[in-house]
Amino acid sequence: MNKKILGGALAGAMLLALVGCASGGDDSAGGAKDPSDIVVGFAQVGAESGWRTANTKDIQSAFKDAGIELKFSDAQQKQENQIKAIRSYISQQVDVIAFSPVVESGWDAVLKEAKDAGIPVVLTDRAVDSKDDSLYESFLGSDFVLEGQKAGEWLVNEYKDTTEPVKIMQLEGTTGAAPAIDRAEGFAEAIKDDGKFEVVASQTGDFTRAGGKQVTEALLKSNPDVDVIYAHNDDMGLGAIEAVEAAGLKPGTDIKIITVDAVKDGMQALADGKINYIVECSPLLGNQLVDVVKKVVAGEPVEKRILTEETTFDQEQAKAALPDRKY
Ligand code: GYE
Repeated sequence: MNKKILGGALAGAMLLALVGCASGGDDSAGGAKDPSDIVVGFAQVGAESGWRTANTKDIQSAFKDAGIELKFSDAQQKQENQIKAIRSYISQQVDVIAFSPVVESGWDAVLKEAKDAGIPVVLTDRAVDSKDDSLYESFLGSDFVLEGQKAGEWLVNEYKDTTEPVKIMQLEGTTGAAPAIDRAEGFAEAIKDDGKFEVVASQTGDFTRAGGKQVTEALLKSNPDVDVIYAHNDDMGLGAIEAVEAAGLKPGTDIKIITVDAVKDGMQALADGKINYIVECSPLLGNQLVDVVKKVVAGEPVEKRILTEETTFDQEQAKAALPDRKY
């Protein structure tokens, strides 16, 4: 790892020499930097959900508390905007670039540009599918496959006493995004051994409340007899609740709802009986990201994969946890 950072720093130094620029850039080979001298560029996905808002707030306040300058951009869920932001951070010669890739694919070229400029990259929250893992220092975030599995396992247990068919509607996250791909995979894996479970419809609601509502409205018309809605995040689940109620049905009773995230609005709906189960996905990645950044800048080794710890909530647990919920 040290060798790699040193190599990156050397490549950066060579590039700076080539373009005739004398200052700025990565001086990790020279030892620890004062936090006030560190500049980080963060390319956020957008503001699509309660989770994302909490994540942005947590990251901004962690960097503020650490006294590290954070340049922040919001890509409005568009990969091209994120690539532009990363290129701009490269040309500004920030010390570290961190970003949460909106989709998994298509990052190799820009990550190579950062590497060639000697700027280390840290992935937060979502993964890339690049084969070359030397393109980033670390990936910090949740195990989304496990989250999907937990959702599926709850369902298997909930319906353990019936042999009747269980019809499921799935609201997928942003197409091509790691949490959408992995939460679908983990869920499918957990229910696959019992033939009574059938995913009768599955469509993207783009991780937004409006998307979840719209897709549920449309899908309920063609599948009025679904038993369960599995939404890849709380916001889409909250949108689905509105659509279920508008169709004259009782969310949580007539149609069971499972979501992922456990943001306040989701937890409230769970406590109110409108959602049946939530798998937690923590957005509080700020302090861990600050730690990784400090280590990377100091040339210290970091774990390639840093996992977030999380739990699950049923309705009673949501009632107990709500008063202390931070986001
Ligand atoms: O679950 C969803 C958000 O990438 C884990 O993105 C994140 C997901 C989160 O929009 O609410």
